[in-house]
Amino acid sequence: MMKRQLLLAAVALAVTASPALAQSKYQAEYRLSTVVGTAFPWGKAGERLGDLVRQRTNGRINIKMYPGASLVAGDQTREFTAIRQGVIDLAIGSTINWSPQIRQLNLFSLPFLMPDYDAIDALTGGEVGKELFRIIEKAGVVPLAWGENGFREVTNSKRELRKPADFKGLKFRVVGSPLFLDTFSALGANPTQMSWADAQPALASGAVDGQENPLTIFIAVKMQNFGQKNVTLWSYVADPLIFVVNKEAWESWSKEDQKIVRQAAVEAGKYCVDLAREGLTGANPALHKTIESSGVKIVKLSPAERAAFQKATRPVYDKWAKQIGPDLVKKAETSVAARKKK
Ligand code: X2X
Repeated sequence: MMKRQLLLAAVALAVTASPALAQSKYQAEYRLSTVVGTAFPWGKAGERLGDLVRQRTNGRINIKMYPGASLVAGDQTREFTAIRQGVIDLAIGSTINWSPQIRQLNLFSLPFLMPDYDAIDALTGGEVGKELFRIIEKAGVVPLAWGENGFREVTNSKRELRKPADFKGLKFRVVGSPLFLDTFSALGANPTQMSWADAQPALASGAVDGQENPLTIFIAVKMQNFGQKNVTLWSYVADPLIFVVNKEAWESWSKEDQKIVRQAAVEAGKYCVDLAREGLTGANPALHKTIESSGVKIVKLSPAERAAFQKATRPVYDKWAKQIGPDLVKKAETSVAARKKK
């Protein structure tokens, strides 16, 4: 009898004590990594995520932003590893920057796979998106939601780029997946891989002639001031962003808080996609006018001109399709072909 009472008392104590115990495992601050800050849709999404989570958890989960990939000294290609290891608690990362660790994320960098925004949505919102989330989860990181950096347009200080031959000999800064070296080499250019932190001084000093990034990035850093007077709208690739959490941080949170964080990421992701596309859709996109009014020439390709770039980069597509996984690439092509037009 005595024993039983003691046991019950112990159980009661454990039950009442457990929320406090769980609570005490929470960190005072959770570190969120992004490559760019709040002047860009990407950074604004991070800020939104932090605000929503702080409000809805009554401050139990306090997210602090670390833009500039500063938790990995600016080396954005090491971000995914740092999330896995817990140096970073949360991140909103580009598929390009994480593709050195997750080769399947190179999918979005296959030249001319996605002809329009509906194609991006068909991939991230469909079977392909689910499969990529399973792969990330298997790698030990918890995926929450999709966001967007955007269609990447090519810019340079030397000349208008209308056909592959125009790329010959130009020096381009490219991002952290070797696929980009192959694409620009296939066009006869001289690509150099460097981080975003190194890209800006390299453009400013003229060490490189050009670069490729979404126009929201072009505008936020005023790339016309780095001599980038020529923009070609070729929309050859687009990089979605992925919201993730380190697994241990995730598991330390109550079910209720996990739900709040996931929901906040979905909402901040939607906000991110909207911002990334704002002023870039329709017949006369507002951001094109903004850029032109700063003295920049925008080259719009005809379908035939775009097809010439597609043809020139096809060997790169085929080579990388094998590395990404032919089944996943097939699935992506099928989803794009069957996409809903909005
Ligand atoms: O480094 C870039 O070009 C950027 C900011 O777009 C990415 O992080 C992929």
